[in-house]
Amino acid sequence: MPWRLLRFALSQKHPEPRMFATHDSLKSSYDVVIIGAGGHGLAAAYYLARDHGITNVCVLEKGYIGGGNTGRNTTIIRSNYLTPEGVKFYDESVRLWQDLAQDFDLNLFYSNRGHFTLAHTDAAMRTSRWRAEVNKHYGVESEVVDAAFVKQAVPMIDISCGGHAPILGGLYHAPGAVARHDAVAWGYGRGADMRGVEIHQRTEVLGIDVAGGKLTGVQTSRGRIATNKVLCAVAGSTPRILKMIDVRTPIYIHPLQAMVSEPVKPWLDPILVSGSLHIYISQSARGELVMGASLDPYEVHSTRSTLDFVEGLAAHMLDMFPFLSNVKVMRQWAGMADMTPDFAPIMGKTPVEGFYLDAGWGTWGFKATPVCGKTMSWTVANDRDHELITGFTLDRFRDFALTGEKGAASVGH
Ligand code: FAD
Ligand code: PYC
Repeated sequence: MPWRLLRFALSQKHPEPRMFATHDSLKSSYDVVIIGAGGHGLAAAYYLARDHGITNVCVLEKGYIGGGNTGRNTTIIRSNYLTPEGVKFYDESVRLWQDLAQDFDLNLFYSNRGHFTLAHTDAAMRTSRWRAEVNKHYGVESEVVDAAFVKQAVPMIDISCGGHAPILGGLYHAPGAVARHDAVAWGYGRGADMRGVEIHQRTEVLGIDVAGGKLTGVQTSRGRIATNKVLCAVAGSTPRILKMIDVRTPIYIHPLQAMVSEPVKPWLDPILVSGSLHIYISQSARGELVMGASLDPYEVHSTRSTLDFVEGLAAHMLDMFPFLSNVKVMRQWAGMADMTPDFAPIMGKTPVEGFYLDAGWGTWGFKATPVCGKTMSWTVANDRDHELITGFTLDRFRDFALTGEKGAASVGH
């Protein structure tokens, strides 16, 4: 038995440092309160402390760190979006991902795989060309490829998809990557904690106090906190929090499900997405096939899984990879995706002074965790929307100036 493990087992004091301090009580006030200890809330806390010197901050989490969509997603990282605002934003995130493990001194299992958006129709090929041109214009590596290129990268694929929907080609995005989602939350949490931020798990926000249009405090399951600044990063719970301050958004909640197979020998390097078959797949470092499909087609605030999802996903996956028919599904789960009509997030200031929103991340927010932390901490510190998020503010719905990212969303149509 390794000595470190034995020493830990024999000690009554557990000498190994925990990742975060636990705090017996809340302070009566903080400079900034962050609601939600997912990747986004923790990243904002980390950069508030590290880049802006604001450390009198608490992060309130009703469950446990990373227990929301951060710990439920399929970890795809890419910047092959459709709008100039989107491409620039996600490209900055991909750049930030490169240094993150070093910053945290923690292995995030970041793995550059390459990302294919497969096209089975002429219309999908046209969207691939459109995305490739926008991407290249902003310096992002994306190219249109033919079916032979796909077959070479994934020799096990049935390019004809059983004759149902032959693959014509698609968009190839070399920077596409995956990373370990839990470690991202832990890295940001530990980094924030080390700089003086308090993380309070099992602490639910139940109400928000506003006086004369300004934020004054937060009511929690462990008492009231006075504060003039709140950042709300609660993904699928956004409508519930916004109801407390009477702010309306067009966010609607749909479950998004995923599943993994038993581990099998490595055979799939890149990440594959098929918009037409509504499925995607990658292979994890452990050999598991990580698979997902479109949103459940109805609004419901729940994280239950369904047999219908497994059957539909498996049937389409077998069109592409018939040899998987005997591979077992190990587990399935769901998250509550906070969808917007234009498939872009809602970020920045709100009509309530001191209340900042980071939401509408639907099915696409994991990859944006670093850039959201950076831009939202800047926005909170300066009380002004960061220039990278001006295409994502809530006003766009009032002004009919949408940032249409539906064609780049992978899933969710
Ligand atoms: P979360 O991680 O959900 O954190 C919000 C936290 O707020 C939760 O922990 C919750 O408990 C807490 N909270 C809620 N209400 C309260 C309250 N009242 N008081 C205190 N705390 C509260 N994105 C990608 O980029 N790539 C992908 O491949 C991808 N795949 C996905 C697959 C699935 C199945 C799902 C569900 C999502 C996927 N996403 C993907 C989207 C991504 O997971 C999310 O957009 C992202 O994780 C959102 O992070 P967050 O920190 O904003 O929210
Ligand atoms: O944003 O790339 C993505 C994605 C894939 C699956 C879910 N989200």
